[in-house]
Amino acid sequence: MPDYQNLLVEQHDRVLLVRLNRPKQLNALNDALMDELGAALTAADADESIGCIVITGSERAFAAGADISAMASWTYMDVYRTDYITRNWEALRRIRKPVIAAVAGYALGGGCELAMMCDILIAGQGAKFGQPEVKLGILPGAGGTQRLPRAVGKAKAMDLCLTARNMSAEEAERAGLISRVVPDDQLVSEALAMATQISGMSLPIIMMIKESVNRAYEAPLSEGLLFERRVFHAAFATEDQKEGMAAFLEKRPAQFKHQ
Ligand code: CO8
Repeated sequence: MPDYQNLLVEQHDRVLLVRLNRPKQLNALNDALMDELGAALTAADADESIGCIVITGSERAFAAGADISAMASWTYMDVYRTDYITRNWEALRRIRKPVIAAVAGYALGGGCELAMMCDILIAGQGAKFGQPEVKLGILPGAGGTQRLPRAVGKAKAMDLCLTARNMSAEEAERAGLISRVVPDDQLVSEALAMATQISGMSLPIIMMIKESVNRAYEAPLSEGLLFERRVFHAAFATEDQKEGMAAFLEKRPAQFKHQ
């Protein structure tokens, strides 16, 4: 593994576990951390030994937002010319393998936005989600005003973005932002178990499912259905489809070759 300064990275079988690691700053997201995260995820996406990625933080914070001390003196020209806001966040959107956010503690501002860029969010009971940017005189800048309403609906997204209040894990699950709430001390083990289950499936099929579900957000229903139909046809070109169906008929576990 490369020697990261702001991440701790471990591989468990076919799962890459990435821990954001700026504990003194509650994992505030600066350019150095986001560059490393983009590099780690891009490398994992190209690595055939990895089938699923988990991003987590510390017990206290997934990430308390973009680094306010870095942003405080930015001018319009700084952010416009260098594209600070999205330059190194775009790498995450290009990851084709599934990415799970395992959230304990604070996921605020850019931390909540980073979690929302992942495919599945699970949280410890004590997790807190929020978009408190309005208190700083800015607005969410990495997808908060766009992904949050898609996940929880307009009313709750407006409530969170306009009042800056935090949402508990329980409320986040009820609202559809996250898929599971687990005891805090079991968060990473539950995320790894989920990722291990996913990484045991056929990787090309998993990638097709991710791509198809994402279409539901980005295309009208008719286009999404057409896309799904075409990708469904493509599944029959994989060896794993033959193996999966043969295994069912022979009443044995499938042994996918990820091709
Ligand atoms: N940036 C920089 N440092 C931070 C951040 C942050 N977002 N959050 C916490 N820290 C630092 C604190 O300054 C403190 O440092 P120090 O010990 O040197 O004083 C340390 O982390 C611990 O924090 P606290 O003492 O405040 O801990 P508390 O337990 O009292 O409070 C909170 C925890 C509630 C999370 C509190 O730290 C807080 O409110 N943090 C800021 C939350 C916030 O406003 N987040 C939004 C930031 S703006 C944003 O994310 C915009 C995203 C747009 C995309 C950007 C792309 C680049």
